[in-house]
Amino acid sequence: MKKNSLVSTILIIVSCFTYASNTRIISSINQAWKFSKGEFQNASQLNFDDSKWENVTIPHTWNKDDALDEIPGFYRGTAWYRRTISVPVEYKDKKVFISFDGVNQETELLINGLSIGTHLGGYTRFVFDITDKLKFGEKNIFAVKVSNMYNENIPPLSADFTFFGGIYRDVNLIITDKNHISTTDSGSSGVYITTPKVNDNEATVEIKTLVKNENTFDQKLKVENIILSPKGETLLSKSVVLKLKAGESSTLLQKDIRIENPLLWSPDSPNLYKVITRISDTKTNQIYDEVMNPLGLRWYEFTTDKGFFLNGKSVKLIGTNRHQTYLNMGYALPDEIHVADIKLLKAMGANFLRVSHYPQDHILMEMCDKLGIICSVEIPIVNAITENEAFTNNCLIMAHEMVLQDFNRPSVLIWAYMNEVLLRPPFAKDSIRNAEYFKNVGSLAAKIENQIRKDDPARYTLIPSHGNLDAYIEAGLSEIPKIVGFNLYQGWYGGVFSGFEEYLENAKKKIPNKPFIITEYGADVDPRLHSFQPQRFDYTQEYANLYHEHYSKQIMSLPWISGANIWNLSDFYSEERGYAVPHVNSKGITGLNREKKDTYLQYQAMLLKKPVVVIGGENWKIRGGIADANGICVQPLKIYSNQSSVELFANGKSLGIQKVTDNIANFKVPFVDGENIFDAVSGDNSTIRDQLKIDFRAVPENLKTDNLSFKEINVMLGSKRYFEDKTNSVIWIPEKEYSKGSWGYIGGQPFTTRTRHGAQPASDLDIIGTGNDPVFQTARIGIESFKLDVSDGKYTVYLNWAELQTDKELKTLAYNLGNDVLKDDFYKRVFDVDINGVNVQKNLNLTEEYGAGTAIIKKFEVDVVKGEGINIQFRKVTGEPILNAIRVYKNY
Ligand code: GCB
Ligand code: CA
Repeated sequence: MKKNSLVSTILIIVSCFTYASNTRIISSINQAWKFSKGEFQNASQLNFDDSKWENVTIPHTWNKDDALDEIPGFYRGTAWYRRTISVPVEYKDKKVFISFDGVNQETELLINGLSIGTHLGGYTRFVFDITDKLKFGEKNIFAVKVSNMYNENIPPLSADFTFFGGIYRDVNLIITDKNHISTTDSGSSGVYITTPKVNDNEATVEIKTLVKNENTFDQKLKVENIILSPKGETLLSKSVVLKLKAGESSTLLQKDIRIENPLLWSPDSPNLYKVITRISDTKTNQIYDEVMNPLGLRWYEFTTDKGFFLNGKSVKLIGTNRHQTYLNMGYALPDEIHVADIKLLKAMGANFLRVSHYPQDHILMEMCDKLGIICSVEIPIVNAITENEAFTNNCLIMAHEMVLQDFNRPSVLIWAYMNEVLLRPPFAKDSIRNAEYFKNVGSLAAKIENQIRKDDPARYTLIPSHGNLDAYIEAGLSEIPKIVGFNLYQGWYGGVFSGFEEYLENAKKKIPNKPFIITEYGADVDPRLHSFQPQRFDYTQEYANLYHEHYSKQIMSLPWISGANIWNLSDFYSEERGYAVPHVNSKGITGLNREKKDTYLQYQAMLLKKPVVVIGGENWKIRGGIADANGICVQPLKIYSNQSSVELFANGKSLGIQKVTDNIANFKVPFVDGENIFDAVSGDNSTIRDQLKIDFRAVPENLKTDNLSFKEINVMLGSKRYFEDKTNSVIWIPEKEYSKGSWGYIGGQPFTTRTRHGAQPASDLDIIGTGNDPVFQTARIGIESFKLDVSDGKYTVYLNWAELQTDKELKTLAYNLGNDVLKDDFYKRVFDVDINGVNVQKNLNLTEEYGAGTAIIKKFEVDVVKGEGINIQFRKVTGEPILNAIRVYKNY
């Protein structure tokens, strides 16, 4: 299979070549690579035996699995890729380049045993001229040595995202004539377009082209810029004749290109002109090379007190951040996912994207140009810097590459750098050394700022800061960029929601002369978790809903906030994280698989101009709760809408009409056991509607008298949360205290985790042996018993445990090599368990027998006779007994 694809790739290259010999060929070489982790001496030699190596296709990452598994750490080291490429003999009069769109993070290319070049940094394109290194008409061995090892000279040093290693974006061969537009100017297109003047009546365009004559003779070339209208018609063409000596390169600037009555580019009308830059022979007219770039005509301004203006009109910029990960893929995404992500953003009504925390795939950026999403792009300096020349130079190179590579994009208005750079200073607070470090951060910022302004004087610059306002002011970081950015999490990592606007008012006073952008805000959501008493750090959808309802209202109402980026468009991988979904930061408004959370729906109702009625919790399909004697359980349901009112029907019966306030209509809904069909209908236009089917599992309150028959019950102890186990089609419900005739716990306290962010309602441990971590992450400590007054019959009782108290060091180092050792000094508790008076567990010691943070499910069969019900007792031997969750299932 792999062999065949290798052959066909070669055939394609050959046939393309003979078919279109006039202009350049860009063709991917993503298939048929051999891959192995580790260091190898002769891996670049033709006769090296790679038969045992893995067959891989690019985009590829070697951390797809180990960054998601239950073993802390992931491989950060060296790996090799190899393949042969037969280069047609016809290429020998051509130029051949290889381009890498993204390799994380250090790369060395070797061809036929010779080192061709190296590149540092995981997020920008790089291109090597390989013409002289190839054997034409023969097989060439391409070997790529890649490392994602921690390197103090390469940003990011640490960050809240997984640094997946590998060649994770396309690799292309570029074949051009010896007369060509430069392919090697820091990965750019070789053409730089600016629009010094744009207004409603006219636009002026300037185009700079880097042209090379790599022949052994002089050349007279025609360099032509053809501008196509958004409809694709040729609008104008300007050409210049350029004389180039053998081997000479030249930069050509074409000024004063005028476009009358321009069709302006904006999120609502992303009119795209195109510029074809072509070089040809003045005598024969033979076209040697051609490059196409987008051209958007727009003018813009970020103001300090009135927000952002595009083409003279005030526009609030609302959107998200974005990381380049997807469920089970790491960084290795196909083009289609990048494309789909921008469609997803646009479909929410957004007009803004912070391309965080690093430059991303060009196909994503193209989508922003095409769909009208305004972007800020940044280089990945995160949390901290290294105070040395190598780090500084690498930052400057990255900034230069970023600016040149996305230079022509109408969507990009902002260049950013240094995300929360004062978050993890390596020196003691208030020490002299720390003050010096802050100064060095400031001077690095000034260097990057100068370099970006030199490369691109027209655009804005931005530094996103974290909550420690004064530190940024002190280090000069609020003064250096043209815009200041704030990543704010009041009401998540600490404090309350209103801390958000208080912080901003204060910041505005202290930094009165800069435009403001909220570069991040968000709250984690595991969409399987829900609560009607939401709490900070409970990971429920409902808590994040409250958070976003508050923040979005403030953002919209403060005129001096130019824009805001939700953290994040989607959940993303962050290996060191624990909590509900280990190794994942779940602040996305969609999941790792882009399933929409309620927060996405809320913004959709807020931002879209077309009518919206959508029932919240569209992915919470299995619900449950305690029903009254009539078998009814009343729970809230939110409808998101931009209509004035909404009517809701449950199984065909109207539940009345509710006014929509701040894009939400709140209903109290009587759920019945089994299927519940809800229809929400706009009060303004009955064709605008939404339907949601929910399978409701009603649990009787009174097990003796209620009509509902008992089927099963799943209770999470110490918890106010509901958990939908989608895999097993089970709904877990919050605990309650036992009362006669009913069910519940007796005795004990809910477990809480004490963290530097305050007490939290659940553990942050990655629970080993389960994907249903939240079922095990809460517990009742010191529980005496759990009773159910069920009728006679045969039952299975499942007792779920995980020891949540441990002093083991869970935090892995950002630069570990995947071999962290866990300390095992565990919390001691020993207890007995009796069911209906029979001792079923003696001296249960969870830590000793299984290790802390391990999911343990013990199943017991219980025959209930003579109306005795089920009584599970926990008897202390040492320490306090615990129970994390209980499932009771009626066999018959
Ligand atoms: C931040 C960081 C971002 C994190 C985010 C979070 O401020 O800039 O990289 O992922 O907070 O979720 O904590
Ligand atoms: Ca791992």
